[in-house]
Parts: sequence; structure tokens; C-alpha cells
Amino acid sequence: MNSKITTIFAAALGIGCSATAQNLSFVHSNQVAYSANAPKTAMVVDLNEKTFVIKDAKTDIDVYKGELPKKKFWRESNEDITWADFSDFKKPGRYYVKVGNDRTPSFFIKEKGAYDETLVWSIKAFYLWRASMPIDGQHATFNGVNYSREAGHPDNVVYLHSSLATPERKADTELSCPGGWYDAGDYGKYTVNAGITLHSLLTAYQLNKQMFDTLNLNIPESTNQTADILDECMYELKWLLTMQDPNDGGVYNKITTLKFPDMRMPAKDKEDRYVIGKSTDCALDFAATMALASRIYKGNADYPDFSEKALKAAKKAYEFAERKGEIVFMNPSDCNTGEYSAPGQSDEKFWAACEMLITTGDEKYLSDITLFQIFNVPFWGDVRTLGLVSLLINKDNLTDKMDKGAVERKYRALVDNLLSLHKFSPGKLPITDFFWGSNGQVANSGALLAIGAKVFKQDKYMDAAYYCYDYLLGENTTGYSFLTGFGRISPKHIHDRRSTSDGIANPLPGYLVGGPNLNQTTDCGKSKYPSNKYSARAYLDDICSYSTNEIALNWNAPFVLLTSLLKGNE
Ligand code: 9MR
Repeated sequence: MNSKITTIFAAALGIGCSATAQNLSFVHSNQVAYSANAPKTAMVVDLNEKTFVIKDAKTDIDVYKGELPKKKFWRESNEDITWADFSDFKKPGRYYVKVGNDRTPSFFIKEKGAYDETLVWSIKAFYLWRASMPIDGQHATFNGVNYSREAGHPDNVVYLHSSLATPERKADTELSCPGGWYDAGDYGKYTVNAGITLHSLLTAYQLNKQMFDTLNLNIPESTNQTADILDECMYELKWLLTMQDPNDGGVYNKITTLKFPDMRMPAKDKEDRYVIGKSTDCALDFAATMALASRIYKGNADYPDFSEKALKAAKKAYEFAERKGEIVFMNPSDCNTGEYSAPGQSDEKFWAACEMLITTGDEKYLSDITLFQIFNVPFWGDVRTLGLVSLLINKDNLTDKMDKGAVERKYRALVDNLLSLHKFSPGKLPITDFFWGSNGQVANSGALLAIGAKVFKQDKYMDAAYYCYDYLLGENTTGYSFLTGFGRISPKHIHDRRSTSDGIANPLPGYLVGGPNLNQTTDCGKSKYPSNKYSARAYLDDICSYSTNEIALNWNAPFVLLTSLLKGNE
């Protein structure tokens, strides 16, 4: 009996309610909720059936019948795939899809509110990530479970790594860099990743201000006048400002211990933390982020001094990068924590120049902005598209010297390409390569498409954006909803130091795991993965799998952006 069949028997017998086995079923849906007017499908894998039904989850009565199109072979999973399309079934309720003897977990169809919980908790995840302050049960209770914890990493005394010593700041100089979010399942704080993350979150705010102005996240700052998502971002921005060296405007890469910490709670991780690295990509990411934040918080009564301070800091960092040329960061020999370092800084330069131009209107930045380049789905190592997104959504406020038509054409080319990948791939995904953080790539693709739909007022891009969301919530060949706490089969053993050591059975909620990735299966051992050959299936819900089952700021943030755009479209 093959392992799929065994697990199906187990499921039929109701064994193991909190299912962990992969490919528990051959039919996969969004496991949380579809919006009534959105396209709705389920993925059918390697089955020979010709029809499907939708059943009411309570009564098991058939409410919809449909035919399955011919299967197509999907190279990335080595499976024959077809799709049960029930987009025209819009009646709110709780259902499941049945194909032959196989079925999906149940899900809701909702007229309104399909995205509310996933949106709130994927942003709350950032609150739960806060360093240097206790997490309060009042703000951190999910499904009756209290995720409060003691403060960790005050970071009011961190040491300048010897590799950075200057006459003004000698080795081991004590600096104070408190606050900010942990980067991922580790406790480092990294400038590069903070930048792309804040771009996603602040873009979400810019595109749906009204909705965010009233969205209560129940965080400690919820009682002030500022939108909660902006309060949450401010926690990171305040820390980020401390990463600049006031002497030369350069920006440090990270604050970490010298080695990745053991699996223990933040309050128990007492190793010395160091300020490490000072590179120009870092300075440019910082400049871009501060310039962007400066215009978002302008005139904000809760943070009256921030906007001006941020713009000054941005200019200083930009000038540092111009003066110094390319300085690429590499870990010093005594340190093995994350690097977030990629060669070539034209992408960071472009992004920073775009944000500086939009915020200041100063045409001197035009000379650093060329649109004769290829724009791809962004990730921390290629941030040029963040600049393009900002130009696009601020196009009505740009100087006449900026070619707005070209901005639109470039953006259209990008989303048209994503749309055709979605349409023509048997797996419907707009990505073709599942590398480390593939779920972040899916979320970013969906967000770009949803932005395209909103700006160009073209629904066709939304179809693909919806699928990206549904994929992340379970409509994928692994059968997992990749957002912790959501869906019947979701990750239980994430590579996260807090979730591993807090003594609570379920992991912290609202976190998107990295997702399928074939390239680093050595972390747990190749043979442990459901497939070590086919990338779409190379996901493992195990603590050892930092390459597929870790969580990170830059994956949650585009999920927030995508989800907020879908909510805005309800
Ligand atoms: O997301 C990063 C991925 O693109 C890199 O290939 C990988 C190895 O350098 O690092 C990932 O980022 C990790 C960071 O370096 C440290 N904190 C955890 C991040 C997620 O795994």
C-alpha cells in the first residue's frame, strides 16, 4: 500500500485529528475561506474521476456538481493535475469538495470577512516578533491559547564588532539599539530584511488607508490615533534608525550573537549581541525605507518628529553610498548568522532613488533612475521592483520629467508575465522556481498582481492573485495550509525558537512558513522530505527544516499586502 493510501485510510477513520502527514488527500482547497465573488477552485491530483461535488459540511448534502477538465502533467510536482472550478457557486456557508472517495477539509464561503482573521493575525505576527518588551496575553491570545512571554534581548547594550572599528567608534564600543522585530525563527535583527518588509507593509497601508485606519489589531498602541499597522511598523522603524552610524551616515547590517542561538526563549538567550557589517546595499535599503516612511508618517500627531528625522537619515545614508561605491558585506570569520548579502547594488540604488524622488521631488535623483532594466518579483536580493511599485502607486505626484507611461508599461509587462504563467502552468502558480522562501515569492507575486488589478482597474490580474492566496492556505499539492494556526492541516513544527521552547503545543499563530524548496534538503536529510526530486512537493513540517519550515519577516509582509488587497476588493 503506498503511503498516500495509508494516510487516506487514517483520515477516513478519523485517526490523528491534527493531521501532519503530507498528501493526506488528493484534493486540495483553501482550508479557511473563499470570498463569495472570487474565483474558487480545488486542486485534484492524480485522480481519474470526471466530476466533483460540493457538499454542505454539516449535512453532507450535495449543493453543487461540476465536471473536471482533462488532467495535465505538472513537471514541478511530477503529478497529473486538474481543477474543480466552482466559482459560480456563491452561497455563503461551510462546505467541502468531494472527488470520488476523496475530499478536501471544510472551508467557508463568505460574502464579507473571508480575509479578516488571516489579515489580523498575519500582522499580529509582527507584534509577537517584538524584541525588548514583554508580550502580553491580552494582546496575544489566539483560539483561547495565551502566547504571552517575557521580554528578551533588551539590546540597550550591544557591542561594535571589531571588524567595524573606526577612530570614532572603537571595537567593542557599547551601542544601544533596542526594539525592532526578530527576523525569523532566529533572534537576529537585519537591516536589509527590515527594508523590504517595511516596503510591503507600508505599501499595504498606502493602498487601503481607509480600511487600515479602522482596523483594530489589539496591540498596545491600539488606543492612539494612528492606524495600528503604522504603530506596528514604527516599532521596527525606531530600531532601524539606531542602525545608522551618525559619524558617516553608513548603516550597520545586523545585530546578532556570533552564532545562531540555541532553541530557547528570548528571555533565556543572554549571549552578547554585536553590531556587525556596514555595507552600501544596507545604506541604500535604509535610505529607501526611511524616505518612504518619512512621507507616510508626515504630520502624524503620535510621532511628530519622525518624518523629518527619517528624511535626514535617508539623505545621509544615500550620500554615504554615493561616496563609498560598492561595499559588499561578508560575515567576519567568527560569525555565522545570516548575511542577506548579494553582489551588485544597482537594484538598491534604483529603489532608494525612486523613494527619494517621490518624497523630496528633487529631480537630482532622476539620474539614478533608469527604466531600461528587467523587473522581477522582488526578494531581499533584488529590490528594484519595490521602486517600480512605489513609482506606480505615486504616479500622479511625480515630476513631469519622469516617464509615467514607461513606469506603467514596465509594470504591465511584469504582471502580464505572471498572469500568463498562472494561466498556462498546469500548477497555476506564477512562479517557476521554488527556492528558499518560495511562499514569500508566491505572496509577492500575488501582491504585484493585485496591485496591477487595482491601479489598472483590470480584474484579470485578480484571478491569479486570488489563486496565490488560495495556494498559501492549502490549495497546493502538499496539502498544507502554510499559515500557522489556520486550516485543518497547517505547520505544527516550525523552525522557530519561540514556538519550539514555549511549552505550548501549537506554534505561534499567523506565520507563513518558507515553503517548498528543493535546494537545501540536507538540513533534515534528503530522505525525510516527501520528495527530494520534485520541488513543489519538497516541504517538510519538521523543526529541522529551516529551509522550508522557518518563518521570516519578508514572507509574512507580502502575505499581509496580498491579503489586504483581497480584503479591499471584497
Ligand atoms: O531568506 C534567506 C534566503 O534567501 C537565503 O538563501 C538564506 C541563506 O542565506 O537565508 C535566508 O534568510 C535567513 C537569514 O539569513 C537569517 N534569519 C533567518 C532567515 C530565514 O531563513
